Amino acid sequence: MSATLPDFIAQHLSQNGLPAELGSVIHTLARACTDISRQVRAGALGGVLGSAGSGNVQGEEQKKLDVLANRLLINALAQNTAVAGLASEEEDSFVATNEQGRYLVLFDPLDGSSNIDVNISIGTIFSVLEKPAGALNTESFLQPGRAQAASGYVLYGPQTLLVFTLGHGVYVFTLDAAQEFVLTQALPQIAADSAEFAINMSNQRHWEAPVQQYIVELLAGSTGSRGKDYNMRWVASMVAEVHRILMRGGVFLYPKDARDPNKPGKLRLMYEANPLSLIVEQAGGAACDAHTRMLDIRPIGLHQRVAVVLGSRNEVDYVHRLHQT
Ligand code: P6P
Repeated sequence: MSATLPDFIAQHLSQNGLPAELGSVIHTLARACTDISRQVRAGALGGVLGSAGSGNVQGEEQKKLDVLANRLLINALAQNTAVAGLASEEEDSFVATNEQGRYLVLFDPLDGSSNIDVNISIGTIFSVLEKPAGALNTESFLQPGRAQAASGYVLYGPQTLLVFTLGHGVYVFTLDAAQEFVLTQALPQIAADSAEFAINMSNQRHWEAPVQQYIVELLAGSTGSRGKDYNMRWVASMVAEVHRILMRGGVFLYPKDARDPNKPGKLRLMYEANPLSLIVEQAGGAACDAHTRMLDIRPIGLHQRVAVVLGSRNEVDYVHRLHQT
């Protein structure tokens, strides 16, 4: 009989000397994402598809499910006294919740929104930080990814999966028919080598030279310098890409491109790249912005963007080396 989430958390906290409050934050996130899963699965029958008719701080059109997922997470986290504050992709600034709280929670409530109306996997991404001493302000959140107390995601795919780490390995839970998360995989490891890459090829003409070179080599396959054929995937839902890499290896790239030279990348550091990079590293993979280890980047803004290269360590290291020359 596999462990339920409450049983696993109780044992994992005890085995690793982790605070009960951290477990309660994971429970709150799991319950809120179970509600989000119910709404996602209702789709058109729940009247939750389509545009919300509003935009967010990113200047992106909000889908109804973006707004709903954001509200469900804020309401749930605000009721947990262990949470001092939260930051969301859908909120301009942070939200103070419980003054005595020990943790800060940052999240992308529904990543991959462009896939919602076409029934392709989407996900919730979350990052948990200790609240620094003193008054809560934006600076309280701007901690490097290596400081995360926990991170993870919920993938709304053929199954609803909860995947997280508390810094002691990665664990995978599947939502069962009774709407309980049950442990279905412990400590998955990302193979150091891979023959599968994920990148949006339509941006190829905008990439910098090292990424151009890297992708040309992969496309040359066994006829080129890499000496083996590669497969390509692009789901346009980072959570789905990262989960595939967690399960079978691979490398994911969303590089800086020339479309907006002032933008270091498309993806957000605090609630996409950092939480997913911690998962990848905890599973033996690697993650960087092509130059610097992702978890070492010192944040300067809640919504700052970053280039992302993550997955099988030997591929990520190779891309990193191409940027050194
Ligand atoms: P593009 C989804 O909007 C997202 O933030 C990531 O989940 C995904 O990897 C990427 O953007 C897709 O971007 O430019 O291919 O639509």
